[in-house]
Amino acid sequence: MSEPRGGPAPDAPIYVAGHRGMVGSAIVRRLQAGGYTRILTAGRAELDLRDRRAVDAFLASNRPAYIFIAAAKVGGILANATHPADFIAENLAIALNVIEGAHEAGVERLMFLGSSCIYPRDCPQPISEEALLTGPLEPTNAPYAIAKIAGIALAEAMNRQHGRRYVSVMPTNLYGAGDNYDLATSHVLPALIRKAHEAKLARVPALILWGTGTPRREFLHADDLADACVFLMEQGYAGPLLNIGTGEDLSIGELARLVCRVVGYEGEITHDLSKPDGTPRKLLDVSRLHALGWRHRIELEDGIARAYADFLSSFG
Ligand code: GFB
Repeated sequence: MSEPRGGPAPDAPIYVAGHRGMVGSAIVRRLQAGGYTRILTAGRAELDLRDRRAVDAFLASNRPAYIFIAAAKVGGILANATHPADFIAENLAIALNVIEGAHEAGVERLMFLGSSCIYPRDCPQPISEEALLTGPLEPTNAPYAIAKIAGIALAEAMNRQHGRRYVSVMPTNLYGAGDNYDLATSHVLPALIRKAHEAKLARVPALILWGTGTPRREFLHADDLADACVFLMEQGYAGPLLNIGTGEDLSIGELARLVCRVVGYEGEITHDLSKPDGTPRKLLDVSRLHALGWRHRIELEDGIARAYADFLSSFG
């Protein structure tokens, strides 16, 4: 394993909140591969992160040396637009309970994961970390974004007031093993994998894409995100808000054609214009991350092939 330069010792307790999710499970796998031997996890039945007392008791008895907050209520554009109260309430509760709870339990280091939707809707592209709070948010996901912005502000305030080393990282749109393939609540990439697969099997002439297909998005494989998070932990990164992405984007129409090619579906692509487009473009400026020495390894086409294999192993 690579020697941690500024991170916890390999036998130090590291708590991954949200270990059953796509991101949390990728972080656990990456920590295991890195030789970390005391990875703490707790399922929802054992520890409800919305319950402050339960969080306090868990942290007091386990005293992690480092916490990754990968737990969140997440969903695609439609889930966000139709369940805004759930998205803001649950994510605010997780951020408050785990970040303040960590401070009170004496945890010195923590990484809070957010999302690129925290940035203003009409941001100059690529989006630099400086763009935070410089303009209005995209309405379809503003409640979720506000909860994440509150988490960032809380972590920063802990650092200022109490000298903690809590960091916030903002991943771009993610995909990978263990993604959500429920078409009503998923993000676009897993939705397209499922739609293309089902259209191929049923030999239907066309696949339906939501919106115009013109919005542009950047996609990062969850295994790459996990690698970046562990890299930052090992570097002892304690700096300001940091973007994590590939620095490359494509239109949703281009993504649909790429997914169809990987899946082997040769039909047409049609549009359901009753569905929202959301943010016109979300491409992160990843120059700070690159300057720290990290770059993604999984290119999109290869990542989609891996994700399709994962889909087939669960649903094929
Ligand atoms: O991935 P997605 O739901 O999230 O949608 P956002 C991205 C784009 O793909 C939108 C289009 O323009 C959708 O209209 N799209 C096309 C589809 N077909 C489909 C489909 O079948 N399913 C889905 N879901 N989209 C979310 C935010 O925004 O991204 C969250 O709501 C979070 O807060 C997350 O930030 C990363 O990128 O638009």
